[in-house]
Amino acid sequence: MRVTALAGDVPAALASVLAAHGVEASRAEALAAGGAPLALLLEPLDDDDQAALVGVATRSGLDCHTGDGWAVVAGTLARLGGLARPGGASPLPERLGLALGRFLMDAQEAPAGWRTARRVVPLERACVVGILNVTPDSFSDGGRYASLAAAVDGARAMQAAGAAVIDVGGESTRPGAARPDEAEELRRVVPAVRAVAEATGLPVSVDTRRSRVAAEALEAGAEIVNDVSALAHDPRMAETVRAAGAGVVLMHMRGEPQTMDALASYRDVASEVAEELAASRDRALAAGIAREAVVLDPGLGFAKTPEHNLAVLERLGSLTALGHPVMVGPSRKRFLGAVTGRPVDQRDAATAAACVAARLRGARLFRVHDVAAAREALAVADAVLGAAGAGS
Ligand code: HH2
Repeated sequence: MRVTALAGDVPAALASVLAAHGVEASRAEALAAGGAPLALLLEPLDDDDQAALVGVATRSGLDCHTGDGWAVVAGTLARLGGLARPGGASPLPERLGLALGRFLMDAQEAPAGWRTARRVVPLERACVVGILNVTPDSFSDGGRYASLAAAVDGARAMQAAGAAVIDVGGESTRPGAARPDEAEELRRVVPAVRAVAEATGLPVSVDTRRSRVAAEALEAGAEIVNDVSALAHDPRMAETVRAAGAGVVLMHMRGEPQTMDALASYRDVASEVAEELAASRDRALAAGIAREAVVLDPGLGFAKTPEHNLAVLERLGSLTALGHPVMVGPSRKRFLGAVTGRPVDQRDAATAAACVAARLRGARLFRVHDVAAAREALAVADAVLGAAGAGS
């Protein structure tokens, strides 16, 4: 007898081995999906709920760890799903069962596309978002796209290199950057959005925290709002996004760009970022924004130390489990300098590597300055991910 470990992404490996051993392909995939390992943190829990959870989970063969007001249950998706099934042999208290059931349903929703105001952006393969900062002071490309002609040329070059979305921003959010007033941000952003949308035909997103800038950019041809405050900065932003049917990126940050560095303090950064983004997502849905319009972004470099950024990347599964496509923006950021020792103008290889690490953990969208380098690296990551069934 031989024993062989099914290495790598276990469900994908299991599906291809089952199919290779004669199980019909769609059934093999369904069976394998249930075998995905998952560990869930539940908090806060009162004593009664905790005791009920431990009893039911242990009888179901799940691992359980508990402490003051919290529990972690770990096992396969299929066994965790059994916990949440109503009317099971020993069901959980209703409140717990419903919360768990809703979470597991979201976790299994594979986001195949992103709904914007004008189309659905396909996400089966990695989607590269080209950064076009029409600012004088952005940390890496400030001043580069100052004229309209330079912005259009830059966008065309990114399109030729494989960008699927162009993100136009008129405010640098680097720590300590001076904020332009609204009139200045409008003056920078709106003509650039119009020109880039017309010249490329690509979906254009507008990187802004101001609802008026978002509204005028959407009228000028943008179809996505990329808001680094996750709709928290401007009380009218959620309604602006909803009314236009725009796609939206909800990015994690704490405080404001000017104050965020002092707020980089976490007990467990990956789960806290996921929890805070889930709350932002819930507020967006409550405001009437469509679920399929929402993309989540952990906000690399925003209220995070270099170590926090790496931990968030390693545990990106906490975010993908929320059931929305995940975007990452590692491009040329300080944490890559901390890892490689490279200055800001020599961080494109490190950026591509960070994109690959994120892709292998489930990210779908990659906001970068050097589109060609990221596109090439991500083509390899996509090919590896798609290779699970090769040879079967
Ligand atoms: N990072 C920056 C700006 N906007 N949006 C999303 N969704 N994700 C990010 O990580 C993100 C973002 C900061 O980078 P950059 O635009 O290159 O610099 P600056 O803010 O100095 O213009």
